[in-house]
Amino acid sequence: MALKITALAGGTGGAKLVDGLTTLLEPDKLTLVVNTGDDFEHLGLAISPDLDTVTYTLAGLANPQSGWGRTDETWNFLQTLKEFGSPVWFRLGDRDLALHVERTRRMKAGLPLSDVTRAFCRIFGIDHVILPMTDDPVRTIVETDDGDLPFQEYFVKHSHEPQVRGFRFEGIENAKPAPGFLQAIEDSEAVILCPSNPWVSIDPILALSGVREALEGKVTVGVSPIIGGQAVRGPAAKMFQAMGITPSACAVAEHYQQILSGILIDEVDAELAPEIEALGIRTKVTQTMMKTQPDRKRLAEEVLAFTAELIEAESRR
Ligand code: FO1
Repeated sequence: MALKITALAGGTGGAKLVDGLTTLLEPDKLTLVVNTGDDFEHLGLAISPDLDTVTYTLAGLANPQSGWGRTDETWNFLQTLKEFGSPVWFRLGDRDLALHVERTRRMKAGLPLSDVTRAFCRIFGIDHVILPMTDDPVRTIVETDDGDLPFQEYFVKHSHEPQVRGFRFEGIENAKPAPGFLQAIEDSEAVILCPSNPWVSIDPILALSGVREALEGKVTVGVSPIIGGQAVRGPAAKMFQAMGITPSACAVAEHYQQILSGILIDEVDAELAPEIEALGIRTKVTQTMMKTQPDRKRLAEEVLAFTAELIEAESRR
C-alpha cells in the first residue's frame, strides 16, 4: 500500500523533489504545501513565486536555467515598462505576467489563494493538490544591516547581498493553515521537508499555528539543501553564516531537530552521518544533488524508501 505523504516545499530545490514525488505517488497519496512568505504585491499584482515555481515545474513549463518563471518566454512587457521608467528589477515575462494578472483578478473578485491555485492546477493539467501554506497574508521580512527588507527586495532587488541579521514573518500570528493543510498532515503516514531554504522557505510553513503540533508523532523526513557546506542555489548557506552557524548538512539537521525523524544527506557529507545520528536523527547518505530529470525521480524513490523504513521502525517501537 503506497505511503500517504504531505510534502512541504519552497522554490527551486523543493520543486525538483516535488516533481520526482509526483511521478511516484498518485494525487490521493501526496499533498504539496508551498511557502507563501516570498509573496508580494508588485506593480499592483499579487505575486506568489514559490507557488508558481512548483506549479510551472509540475506543468513542465518551468525555466530550467533560472529556476523560476517559464520557458518559451518573451519580454515585451518588461522592455516597454523599462521605456516608461518603471521598476524592472523583478523580471516578469509576458506569459508569466498573464498568470499574475489572472491571479490578481480572481483574488480581487474574492477568491482565496488556495482556490486560485487549484484553478491554475486544473488549467495546467496538474492532478496533484498544491496548497499554499495559508490563504492569509504572510510576508517574510529579512532584517539586514541596511534595514528591514521585504523578501523579494532582499533576494532580487539587492541580490541577497545585504548582511542578514534575522527574519520575521509578518502576519504569521493571525494566519491560519490553508483549508486541508492540517488534515493532510493528519491523514499522512509521513511528512517530507523538501530541500528548500530552511530559514525562509520551510520555517514560515512550520511557524503557522498548529503545524508543529500536527507534526508531533508523525514521521518527518528532511532532505538537506546544503551540500558540502554550500547551498545548491540561493542564500541558504549565507543565512546560516549570518545566524552564526557554520552551514552544513548537520546544521540543517539541528535546525529541524525538534521535528525530524530522519534526513537524507549527500555523499560528499557522508562523514557527518555519525554526528547527525547522535542527534537522534536517522541519516541516509545518497546523491541528493538533482541535475537531471531522472535524478529527481531517483531521489524521490530513495526518500520514500527511507521514509518507509522509518515508519516500520516507529511501528516496532
Ligand atoms: N528571482 C530573481 O533572482 N530575479 C528575478 O528577476 C525573478 C523574477 C521572478 C518572477 C516571477 C517569479 O515567480 C519568481 C521570480 N524570481 C526571480 C524568483 C523569486 O525571487 C523567488 O522568490 C526565489 O526563487 C526564491 O524562492
